[in-house]
Amino acid sequence: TKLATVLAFDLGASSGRALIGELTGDAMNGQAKLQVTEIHRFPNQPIAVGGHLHWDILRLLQELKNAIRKAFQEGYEPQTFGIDTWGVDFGLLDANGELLGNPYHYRDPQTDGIVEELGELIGKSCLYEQGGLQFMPFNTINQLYAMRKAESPKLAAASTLLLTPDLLAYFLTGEKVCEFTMATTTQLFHPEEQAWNTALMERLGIPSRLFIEPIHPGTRIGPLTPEVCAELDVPPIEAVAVGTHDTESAIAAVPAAAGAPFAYLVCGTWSLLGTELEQPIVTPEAMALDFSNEGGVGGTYQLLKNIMGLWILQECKREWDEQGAAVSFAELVKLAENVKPFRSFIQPDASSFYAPSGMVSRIQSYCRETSQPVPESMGEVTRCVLESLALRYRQALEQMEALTGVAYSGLHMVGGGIQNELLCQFTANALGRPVWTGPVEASAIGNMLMQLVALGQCMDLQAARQLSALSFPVDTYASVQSDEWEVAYKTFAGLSSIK
Ligand code: ADP
Ligand code: LRH
Repeated sequence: TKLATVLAFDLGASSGRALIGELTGDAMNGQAKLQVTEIHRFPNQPIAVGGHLHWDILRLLQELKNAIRKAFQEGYEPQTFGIDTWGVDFGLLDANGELLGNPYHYRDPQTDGIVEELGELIGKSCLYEQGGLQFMPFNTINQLYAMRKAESPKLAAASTLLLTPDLLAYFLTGEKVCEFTMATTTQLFHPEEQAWNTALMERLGIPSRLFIEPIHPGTRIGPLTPEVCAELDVPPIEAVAVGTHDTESAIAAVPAAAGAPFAYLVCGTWSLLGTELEQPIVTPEAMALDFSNEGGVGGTYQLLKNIMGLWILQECKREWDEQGAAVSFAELVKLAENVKPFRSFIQPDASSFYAPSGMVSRIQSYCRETSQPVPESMGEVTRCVLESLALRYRQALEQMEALTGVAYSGLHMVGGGIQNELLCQFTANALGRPVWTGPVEASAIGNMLMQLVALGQCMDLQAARQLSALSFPVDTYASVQSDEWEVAYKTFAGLSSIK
């Protein structure tokens, strides 16, 4: 029997997708299962204009609308929908509730040098204790401070700040909310006080009037506006605030056993390696290792490391495609399988890999400058990136173990990146521990799970995770240990300090 139907929008930095989730119950054994069907997928391409990089937010809204229409046209009848997106970015609304300008993309160069500037102005320890986050250039605090410095008239005119998922929900429902997990990606939300850090905002000249009191995942937001319903010819289905930060939705879907600590890697454009905690760890040790404490679903805190991730390969692929190669990720993986292993490594988190464009030559320069063989072919470059990521995962996992005092028996990997089987195997080999993969669409599934919590179909995070484990298969990659990975790790660790 059908128990519920929900619609999830999951917007990543490289693509957006809409998926239908159908919860069915087995009358015989009382066990429920979630079945997921993708109904719409669209590219998410940033647009450069006037020296800035922006999201095409209205195009994304239009794709959401198209998907809602399509869901009903295909005969689904979702009761609710939820939106999750990448972290940190936002739109500003004026007093009439209209959007002020195009939201900036987190890779916009306006934040260059701001981390260092705020570190000097406020003090790194103070920022860490009061924000709990890794010092990433894109953190909302840096973006807002950059706008302040540029005397942005938009900032002066703004009445409300809505983070991206809240902004899209507002366009569809007319309700302005601020969802907690996204709020914690701003570095302006105090993890211990569980409140906006208005004192810090005032010191930085960031208007505190912009910020709304956060609500927790699982809260209902409101129905589609009558205008949207009329435009799409659909009933007024209701928006639910899910774990609107995609990373947190993905973590909610990790099929880990209840009651024991576990390590995960959310593997997409970014690689987020972490563990779930009840309380943040904002110690000097955590700051020295530059780990984030992000608010999660179900009142959890996620201690995690933000690693540059498959972004590096995405950018190489984009470049090769522009040169006419039209090569798929699967083909790149095949090429990488057939080249010599362990030739050269990069530190994926070196700042030179953050900005778009010219990625292949930046990888080559890095190898040249560190006196390693320079990868030339698509296979060589891909292999260099994948081996380096796997080694970086080992380093981050060991650092995390030093912070939590827990030895993790293996690593759960979820997200689009697990389709790269070579990366999963490399990771198991580099760690010397098993890797368990699945589900691929973890963010969308975690998004659905919180809608099911709101609908009363799931009790809590634990029950939600159990439903994920029952509904989606998990693959295991056993570690094929070799001395070569140990030697490679030593070489890699020697590169680590290079920024
Ligand atoms: P995001 O949500 O950040 O946009 P995804 O979770 O969709 O990212 O993951 C995108 C990444 O998954 C791509 O950068 C690519 O490296 C990897 N990927 C996607 N499809 C495949 C595939 N068929 N084979 C190997 N890797 C893939
Ligand atoms: C991953 C992610 C990550 C960071 C970045 C901006 O998609 O949400 O957690 O915050 O995007």
